[in-house]
Amino acid sequence: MTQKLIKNGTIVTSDKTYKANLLIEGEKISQIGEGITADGAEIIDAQGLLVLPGGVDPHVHLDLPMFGTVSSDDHYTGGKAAAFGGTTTLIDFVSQDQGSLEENIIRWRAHAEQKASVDFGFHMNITRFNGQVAEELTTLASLGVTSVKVFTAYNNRLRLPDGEIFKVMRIAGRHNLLTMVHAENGDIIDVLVDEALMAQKTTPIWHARTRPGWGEVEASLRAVAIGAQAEAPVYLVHMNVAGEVDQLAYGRHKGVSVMGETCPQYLFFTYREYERPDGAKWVCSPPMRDLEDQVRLWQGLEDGTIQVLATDHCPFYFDGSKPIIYEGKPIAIPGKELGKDDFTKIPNGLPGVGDRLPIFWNSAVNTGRITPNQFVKITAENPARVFGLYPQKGSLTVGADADIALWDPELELEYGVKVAQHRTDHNLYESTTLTGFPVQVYQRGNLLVKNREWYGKPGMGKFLPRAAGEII
Ligand code: DUC
Ligand code: ZN
Ligand code: ZN
Repeated sequence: MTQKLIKNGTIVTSDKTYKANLLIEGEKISQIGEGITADGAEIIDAQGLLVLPGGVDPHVHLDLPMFGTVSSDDHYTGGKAAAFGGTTTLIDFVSQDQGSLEENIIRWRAHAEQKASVDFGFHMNITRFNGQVAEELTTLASLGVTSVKVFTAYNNRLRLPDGEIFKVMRIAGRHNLLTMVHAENGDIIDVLVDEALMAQKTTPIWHARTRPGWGEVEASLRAVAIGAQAEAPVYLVHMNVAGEVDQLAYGRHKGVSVMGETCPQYLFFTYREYERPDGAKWVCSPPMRDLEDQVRLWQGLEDGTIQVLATDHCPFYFDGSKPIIYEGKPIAIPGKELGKDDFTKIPNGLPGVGDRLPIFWNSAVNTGRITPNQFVKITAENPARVFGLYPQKGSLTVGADADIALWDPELELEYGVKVAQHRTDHNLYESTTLTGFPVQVYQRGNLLVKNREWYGKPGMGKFLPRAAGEII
């Protein structure tokens, strides 16, 4: 079995920072301790570097069809971008298309497995409900899919009525599944969108104006309350409004098993981005909000009300009529230009999977807002715990997968589309100087990235059957 010894690094876990060597045997961490040696092992000198568990991003949309195009990162390119940013585990969503839940999972797994460059798991979207789906939900955990996502918006497409959400949650609660909720008010959005289009209000700012934050405050409380009545755990995805954090705190205070995530875009941008000539880049659902929302989201991350920083990575080109050169080949994928005359036709989503760790380190750790240990907790350990991957993922412990990011806290780079490796033509943090980047990234002991060079391959990433998650 091949051995790799990471020497002289500083190990960072969710509760400790200490100098130690770390031995990898095959795909696993086999020893951690001071003065460990191993004859014949490949030596990796981590002097001056931090040794972090590879990041876990539990919210990505790879190869997602939308508005006549598809999100521009697939399971290969998205995994590669993730790894460049220090993330080695992704959880993607299975759409509920034709056939049973199991058939959908098998189909999407086969599709992803050919390409995946990092390890991945799945959540199952439940967008159609009946007696048969109710039955199928009871066996989902046996397929390694231990979370479902429901929507209170996207009427006539993805949304379930509250009664069905209640039924899904009740079954989920009884069968070791976590219900994730996309919480917006679909009815009110539809009224506002119709009115905006009638009045020929078609620019990107209307995307935000037709999806008011109050709809999320109300829908997130509804999700918490349905979870309480169903006696089932709930996870609020992509929280972006201060009032949502308040609802989450209220639910937790009341003893409801409710948890949640936010995403970097909501910590750094506001609705004012939509007023820019390239405002379409920020069109995603839910949209960017206000400065006071950012303040509450930061507070929620700092005090543990929000457990996870995910991304909702779902990139589209800004101008998909022009190819970019990706791995030496020109690639053009229709993108945001599809909605140049109508904000409702702009594919919803933005890149982020590779940005998450460097952006958050730079703004949260370098400023002293959160500690390196909290950083590990929010970006790796907590998502692994909540989604049933801990301690295999998100942890530097003996027996865990050797998913490791060697992090140089001093490395400074001007960030942007050329440094980030997303397969798209823009980056939301273009020309921002960041300090702190991964310089080597390993998945199950295999080198993926070293000094900004790629060593991964399609198919190296494995499907992760997940256990029931923890409520934290
Ligand atoms: N929101 C987006 O912006 N894109 C993908 C899915 C979602 O909920
Ligand atoms: Zn969503
Ligand atoms: Zn999403």
